[in-house]
Amino acid sequence: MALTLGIGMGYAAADRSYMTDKGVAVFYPSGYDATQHEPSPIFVNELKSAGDVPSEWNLSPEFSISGGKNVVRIPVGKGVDFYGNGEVSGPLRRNGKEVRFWNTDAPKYEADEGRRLYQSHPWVMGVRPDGTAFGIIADNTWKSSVTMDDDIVFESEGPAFRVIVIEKESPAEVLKVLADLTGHIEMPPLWALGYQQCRWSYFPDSRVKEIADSLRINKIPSDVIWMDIDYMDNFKVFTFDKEKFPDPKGLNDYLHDRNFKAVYMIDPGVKVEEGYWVDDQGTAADYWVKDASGTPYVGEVWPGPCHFPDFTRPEVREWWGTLYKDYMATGIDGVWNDMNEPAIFNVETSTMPEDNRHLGGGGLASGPHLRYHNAYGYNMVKASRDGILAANPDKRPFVLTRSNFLGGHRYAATWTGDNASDPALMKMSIPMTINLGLSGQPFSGPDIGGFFDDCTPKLLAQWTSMGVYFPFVRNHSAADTRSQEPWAFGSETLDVCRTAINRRYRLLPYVYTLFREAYEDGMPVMRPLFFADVKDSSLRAEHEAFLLGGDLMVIPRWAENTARPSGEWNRILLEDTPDDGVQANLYQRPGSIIPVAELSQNTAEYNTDKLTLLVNLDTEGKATGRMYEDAGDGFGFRDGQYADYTVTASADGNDVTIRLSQTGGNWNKPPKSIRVGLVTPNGIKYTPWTKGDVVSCKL
Ligand code: MIG
Repeated sequence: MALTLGIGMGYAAADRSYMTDKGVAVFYPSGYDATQHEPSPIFVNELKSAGDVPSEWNLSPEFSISGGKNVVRIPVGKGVDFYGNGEVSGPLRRNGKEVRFWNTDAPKYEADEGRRLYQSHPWVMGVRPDGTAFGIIADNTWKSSVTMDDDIVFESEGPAFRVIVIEKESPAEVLKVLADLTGHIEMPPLWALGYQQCRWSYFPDSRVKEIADSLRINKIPSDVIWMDIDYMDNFKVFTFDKEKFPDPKGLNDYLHDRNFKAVYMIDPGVKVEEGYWVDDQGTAADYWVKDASGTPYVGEVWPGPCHFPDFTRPEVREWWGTLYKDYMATGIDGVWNDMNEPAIFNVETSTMPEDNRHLGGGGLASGPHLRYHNAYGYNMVKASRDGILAANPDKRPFVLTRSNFLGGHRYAATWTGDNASDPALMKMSIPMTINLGLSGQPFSGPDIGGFFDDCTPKLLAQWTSMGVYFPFVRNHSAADTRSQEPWAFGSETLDVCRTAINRRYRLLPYVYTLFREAYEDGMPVMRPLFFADVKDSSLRAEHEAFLLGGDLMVIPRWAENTARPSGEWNRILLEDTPDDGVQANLYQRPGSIIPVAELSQNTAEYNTDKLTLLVNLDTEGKATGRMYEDAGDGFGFRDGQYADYTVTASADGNDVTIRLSQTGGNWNKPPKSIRVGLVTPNGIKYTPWTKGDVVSCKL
């Protein structure tokens, strides 16, 4: 074999490469067979050449076959910090780690010592000491893995695959290109950013109502109640248990009357049962995944023996989507897709055999489960989202999924699966959620309080006190664990949780604006601290302190001696939330303005009629901020029904002028009164409330 100079033994340079119009380089191995990989689930549009890769291009993958596996090595040089990798356990900084891409039901993240979780994102972001950054996508759904050291090495059990390289001046620019390639999230409904209460499971329906009432009585601002598997008739999807949930419409009306939304679980496994319409329809149309011999595969899950829809097929996705029509018509607001790795009981692999057959279609070749396993959840949530949108075309769909694949943020938000009530897993939820954000998925969070095992008052208080600054905020716990609602541990814990959740609701103008940013340019909602100063090497591994957006630093109270960005990040206390010694400490970036609302008990009541602008001037006496608002649901914002405000502050001597001006959208609902909170090292100085859009005050 002829070796190109500089390429390692046994490795070959790309057979072919090009630059796309997005300025990313694509490298193909020799023997590349497009039918084994395309159309790719990762990209919104198929990649196309717009010219040659420039000769000075730095990062060039090398291809090889070793031990029967297709291997790609990308030499990146010393001193690079690695991030991303999608949903991963362990630290924020990924150097020295291995990740296995084989979606797995991974209770407590223990499968393969944490190397394998519910989702796969064959994606690595590298940040160099000077702050320049790159991103590598292995466009491959087959069972594979990656390691990151001086080289990034992908190994796959499938055919040779192409590699996409993004090179940019900063991590933020890399993420923007990632979003351009893999898609931007849709705007979530505002209610999905509120506090959510879940449990496996609240039943019967009277218990669900009791939970809703308790949230209101205890003045816990909240928006969503979740229905886990026990609402179904014998775990049959799209059915309701006749005794426990005799009147789903009545239950959902009850919740809606109290300004709650209702999210219900749908799993992929369809109970094998003659006379059960979902199974009958799928069998009649021959929609199931097949085993190697071509008969419908049967695997056991909650309902017992189940069939599994072959979501690689467009007609199956469409059929699955139609099942949501009558279901959503009962007043269901959102859908929770679980067990979609797919998880199978009573088999050693905990999933279906690798030689099961998927039919594909719509340009996608048929292929073994080894190829389509990692995209199973992805294709399911794609079907779910489309079906939900068709059922309620004027509402923004909300789907939460356990399994997914790189690019699947287009269809569903995610939670980090089955953690436990363990302080170590609480701490780990920070880097997990950040790395998902650095992998294109801005909308995620852990089970607050922990899923397995009994929570404790201290842990629930600590976890809620930082969890409210995550993109997705849901308290959830497993069957047979002790109750874990905010009031379940007495009044002291309740007070701490309430204060934390109050803060979430007061920060909603800021949080919603961050989701708008994610929608616009792929910026994560929750960000690593090093985004505050990408050249500061002391921040690169920090994963106890984190950023919510660009302007708010969160340091959990239990975190000791975290790294800190330079500059005058001043501590902010929201004045009606007295310090209880448990709340996370919040610090505002110098030069920023954060919009804060009055307290509301749910997003239906939420408004910005009285708006507080927290202003932390920089050393030049300037600050800027943004607030984005729209109806919070529906798609009117696409036709200009929104308001985008720019806020500026500047000091002239001791006189500070703060101006709120609408700079986008034709929604005409300005705040009725505003005030400014000048953030100083000694606390916040508030001006009186004023009408109009200019506030003047003294330093
Ligand atoms: O086998 O539906 O991760 O959140 O409560 C367990 C019951 C199935 C796993 C999910 C969890 C959910 C549980 N499910």
